[in-house]
Amino acid sequence: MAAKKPAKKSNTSGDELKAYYRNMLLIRRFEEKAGQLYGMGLIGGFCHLYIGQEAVVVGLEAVAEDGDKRITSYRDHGHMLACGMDPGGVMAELTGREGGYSKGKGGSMHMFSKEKHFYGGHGIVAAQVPLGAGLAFADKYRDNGRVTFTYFGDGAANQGQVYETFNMAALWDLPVVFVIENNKYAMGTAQQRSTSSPDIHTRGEAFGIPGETVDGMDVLAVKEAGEKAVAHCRAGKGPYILEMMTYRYRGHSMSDPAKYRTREEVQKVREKSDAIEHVRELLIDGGHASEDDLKAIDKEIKAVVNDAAEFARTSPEPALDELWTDIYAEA
Ligand SMILES: Cc1ncc(C[n+]2csc(CCOP(=O)(O)OP(=O)(O)O)c2C)c(N)n1
Ligand SMILES: [Mg+2]
Repeated sequence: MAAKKPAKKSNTSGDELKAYYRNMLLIRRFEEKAGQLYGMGLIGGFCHLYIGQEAVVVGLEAVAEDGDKRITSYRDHGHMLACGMDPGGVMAELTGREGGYSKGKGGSMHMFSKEKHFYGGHGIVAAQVPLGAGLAFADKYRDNGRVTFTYFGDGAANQGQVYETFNMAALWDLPVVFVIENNKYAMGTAQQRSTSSPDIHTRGEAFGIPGETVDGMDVLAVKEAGEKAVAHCRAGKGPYILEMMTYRYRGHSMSDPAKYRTREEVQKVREKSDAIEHVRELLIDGGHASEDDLKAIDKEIKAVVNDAAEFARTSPEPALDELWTDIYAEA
């Protein structure tokens, strides 16, 4: 068995740590449940799980303020839950039901919440990157102090439109944090097989965009880096790049048997660097929570996820005439 990474000492309060624990656990249990419903045939189409990467979005949401925006790829359920979207509404969208965020017509990759400033959910690799800069452009124009978190993968970082976006974002000092979730794989291709220069956070140098690499399995490190990046954006200094070093435990999507890596590789990351285990240890070792306290949180999260699944199973399918709604925006 691999040696565990020792839990670093932290000055973070018990309440804050418990909130991270709760939020990361909600994502993990939600995704496990989505995997089960998929296996039962209740979810159709594509479904990309976020298990393993929870600390990235939870750490960054800890620094987001009201009105800040977020946009991401198809691996999007975690981002929705972390910004406060309703688990029942997300799960019901996965099962294609009326109670889903897109009335059951979008599915896993196509959900939005104007209220929570969540702009999707994008199935075209890197398509969300220029859109994220566009959101930031609108905020800059309105001079409202808001920041956009634009998430994309290590594979997406090789797309040309990312660099067109970097150019414009730097030229116009747009308040956008480019969050690269480097989970080491793009579908079945390991980063070293697809990427000539592995340090993706340096790719903004040609445009004058600062960037850094962050331990994306450590929610406190993510939060600290996020604070710095957001302060840079809010001060009007333009975009910032954070390369989050993370890992996905499951296959690319539910239909991927993940034969391109060994079980041992996954097991090693789980044992050495799991983000939820890390916070669990900080809570216990710091005397902020007992095993019973954590069990109570686990129970509470399980109930939330079970309720979401029940809603997703019982909400009706959309009526046929819904086929003709939400096609064009009303002027
Ligand atoms: C333009 C485009 N090319 C190819 C695909 C097929 N595709 C879907 S996901 C993916 C890999 C992206 O990997 P990464 O950006 O690392 O994100 P991750 O899935 O690891 O979160 C590819 C090639 C696509 N959806 N869009
Ligand atoms: Mg990837």
